[in-house]
Amino acid sequence: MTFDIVTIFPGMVQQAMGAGVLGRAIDRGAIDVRVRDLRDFTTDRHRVVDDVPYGGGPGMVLKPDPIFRALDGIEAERGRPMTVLLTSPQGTMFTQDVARRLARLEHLVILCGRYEGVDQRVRERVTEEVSIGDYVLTGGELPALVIVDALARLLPGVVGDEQSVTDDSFSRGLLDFPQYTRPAEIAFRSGEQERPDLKVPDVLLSGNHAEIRRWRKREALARTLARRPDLLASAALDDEERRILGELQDGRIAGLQEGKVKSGKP
Ligand code: 9D3
Repeated sequence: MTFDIVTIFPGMVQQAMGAGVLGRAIDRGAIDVRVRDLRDFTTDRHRVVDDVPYGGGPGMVLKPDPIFRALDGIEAERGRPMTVLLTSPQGTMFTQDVARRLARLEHLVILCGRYEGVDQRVRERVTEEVSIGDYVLTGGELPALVIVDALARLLPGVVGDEQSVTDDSFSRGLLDFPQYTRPAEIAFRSGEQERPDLKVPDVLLSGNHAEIRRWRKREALARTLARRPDLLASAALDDEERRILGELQDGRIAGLQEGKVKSGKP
């Protein structure tokens, strides 16, 4: 998949793309990311990309001209119609469903909003207007990176273990179960009383894989019930999961193996 990212901060976007899973995906050619400096599409001596809003008011608005020239340039290079996504607080919410839909595209142009927004006429050329959540950022560069990251990991050859992508919590509609690694017990000060919370649950050391699977299901369901009950309405549950959820809701079996989480509902 090819991404064209149009921004007034190309360095910020380029730098963030270099690291981690995304950087490796680019190196291996699994994704192609072209970062375009909006200022390169200006025609004036001072490379001005913004202007004051008609009608007055605070802040600046991204000028339509450089944006149209950038989109025309990318379109001419490609020679076929393209999807143009604008990052904006007015956009529809970016969710895993949107990520899955967009990841089927061969090419995506992401236009990073800035200042008070873009000239309304730019929206004629925009296919999708997307927000990443209800909080106020300084611009669309971080949202663009979020979107590329979420799409990239759905593409073949980007995440090493394909299984972890198809099994991940949002594919299933549940939160993840708790994870542990060695040591089986964390040493605290000698002579102190035993701390059960610093021990890996026995079931995970038991080697009983059927029981481990059930424990993980129950933990994932208990966490989801406690923290994100809204997800349960659309979760894809099997018969066993529906039975366990029923037990959790009736209070028939114990809930979370962990302490309270800040902001988590009791
Ligand atoms: C909604 C606030 N606006 C009314 C005065 C001003 C404004 C604030 C911040 C306009 C643009 C921005 C910059 N934000 C983005 O470009 C943005 C964004 C965000 O702030 N939150 C979540 N998703 C996104 S996508 C692009």
